[in-house]
Amino acid sequence: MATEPMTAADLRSALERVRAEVRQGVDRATAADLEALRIRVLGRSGELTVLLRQLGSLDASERPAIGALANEVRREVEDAIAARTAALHSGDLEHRLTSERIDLTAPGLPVRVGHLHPTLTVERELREILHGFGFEVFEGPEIEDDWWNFEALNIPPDHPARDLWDTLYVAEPGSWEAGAPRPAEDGTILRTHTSPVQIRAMERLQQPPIYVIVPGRVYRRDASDPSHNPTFMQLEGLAVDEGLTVGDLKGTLTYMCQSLFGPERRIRMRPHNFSYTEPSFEFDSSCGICGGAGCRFCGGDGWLEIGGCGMVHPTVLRNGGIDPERYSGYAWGFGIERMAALKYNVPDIRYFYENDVRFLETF
Ligand code: 2NM
Repeated sequence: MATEPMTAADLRSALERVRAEVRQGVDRATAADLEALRIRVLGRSGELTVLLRQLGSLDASERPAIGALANEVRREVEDAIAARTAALHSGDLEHRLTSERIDLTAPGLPVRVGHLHPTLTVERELREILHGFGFEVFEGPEIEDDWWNFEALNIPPDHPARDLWDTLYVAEPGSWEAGAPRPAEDGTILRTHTSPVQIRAMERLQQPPIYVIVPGRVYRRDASDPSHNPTFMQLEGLAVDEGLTVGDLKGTLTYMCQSLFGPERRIRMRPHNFSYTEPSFEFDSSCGICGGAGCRFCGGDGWLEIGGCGMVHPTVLRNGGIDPERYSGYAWGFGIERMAALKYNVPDIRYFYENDVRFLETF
């Protein structure tokens, strides 16, 4: 710092130096440079501030001119800094406008769309087909008791289906915790078929004509193999009306299968035995691979088993509150997974439970 008081000429040239220095550096200054420049020139001990303090020691006649020059330089420095600051901001904005540009008119990215599980697709197709034949959907509980699941269906107490080895019983309360589980005394079980819902439907609807289908989950104590699983989806149907015969049953099954599989399929009924129907049958579809000639898919037989059916036993009609002297009924049942396997020629129903997308994507 000068010890001697500055002359008017010294001050003038010092002010011009500050002006020149700012003019030169400001154009390429960054935001940080500008802040440093502002402090160095305009700050409390900045160059210009210090020079302005010298004004007081000038001769009164020289003060106005030098004072005016000092103000002019200060305004120019302030303006230059402000202008460059504004330029930097608008540059920022321009940069962001180009780099962050979004084309709102561009087509969207494709969304991966899945589809229904083949078992559910087949269930819905069957509901649709049978709705067309006049059948309405009934649903009921998956936890049943002995009356609804067995007794009402004319299944005698010593029938093998009631065996612990075939039916999943709910444990008697407390017996499992005590380390000795035993079947609930009130006969609470997981339903082994959806037939109990058909008894409920007969009771509910009271008067024929009754045309109902019952799709739903059922439980059996089975090991899983290519055509069995401990839980599966079943679809059963029941018709009760005046004068129904096995011919009506076979017609319904034939049209149902041809609607689902295609008109080239044939239906075969073989005598069987169920306690809730008389007569009873198992029914088969001609093989979708060989058309009935015999191949590996159908085991050389030409036929594939679908399910069971028959004319509803008079005792079962009576249990549903229907007079068997006046009305007759037919009923049938099958597993929906097996039906899907026959439709899509899948050799093992366990594929439907594995949720392997390589399998599911083939539908
Ligand atoms: C089957 C096979 C044969 C059947 C019978 C009844 C009812 F409740 F009407 F008696 N519902 N379902 C039936 C008959 C089910 O499934 C293999």
